[in-house]
Amino acid sequence: MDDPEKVLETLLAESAESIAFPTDGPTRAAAHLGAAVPITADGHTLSAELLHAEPRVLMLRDVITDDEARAIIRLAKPLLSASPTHTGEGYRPTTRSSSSAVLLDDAQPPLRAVRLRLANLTGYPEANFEPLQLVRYLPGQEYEPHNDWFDACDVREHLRGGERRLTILIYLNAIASGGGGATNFPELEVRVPPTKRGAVLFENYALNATRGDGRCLHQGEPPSATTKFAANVWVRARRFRL
Ligand SMILES: O=C(O)CCC(=O)C(=O)O
Repeated sequence: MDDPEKVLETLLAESAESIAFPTDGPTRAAAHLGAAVPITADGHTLSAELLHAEPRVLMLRDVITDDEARAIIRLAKPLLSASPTHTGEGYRPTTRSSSSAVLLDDAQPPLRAVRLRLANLTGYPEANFEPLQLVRYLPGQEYEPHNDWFDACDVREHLRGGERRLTILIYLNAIASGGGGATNFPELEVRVPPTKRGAVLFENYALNATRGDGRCLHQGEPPSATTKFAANVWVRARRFRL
């Protein structure tokens, strides 16, 4: 067993590390906004559209391949159980009727490829990424408005990697127009329809802020007829520990 004092020492040293925001962060995507020029991240071509400037919300296209999306759904399906909800300053007690699965084996080829691609795109090291978390909504299931960030004084989360700086929600399947299932940001008046192979990326913290941005409140609206599959990638301020 690890020496508890050594573990504490390491945790404190990590917490004291610079938590500067990557200045060319999500951000890297933003630099290419609106241009027809695709972003090349780790050999993969994708593009970005700015949906909201402050806080920044980006729509990414072609962030994942069809094969990767299928493989992620296949890996997650046997692990699905009722999605958890949390309470706290950032979270709000909220209804969540979907199912979720945490894909712990980051080394699996499709997970690794996607994580590395997003690390390359966002400027955050892959080590700061939580494991991919698949969410499945059967028709009529939903996740009511909530925030993804934690209480500023949540010691456990602080020691596990700190703030969830970014949320990237990858849409793994298509939902026909008018079929619901959008990610809605009521405070920002932005609604993102699930686009196959696309993703919504948003910054939960303003530059150098240590408190989450309440304007990032968002909800997963219920799909009306099609099952929706999406994968959450949360990017922490520091190295993530399970
Ligand atoms: O499904 C969505 O559009 C939103 C998902 C979400 O907010 C979450 O899983 O935290």
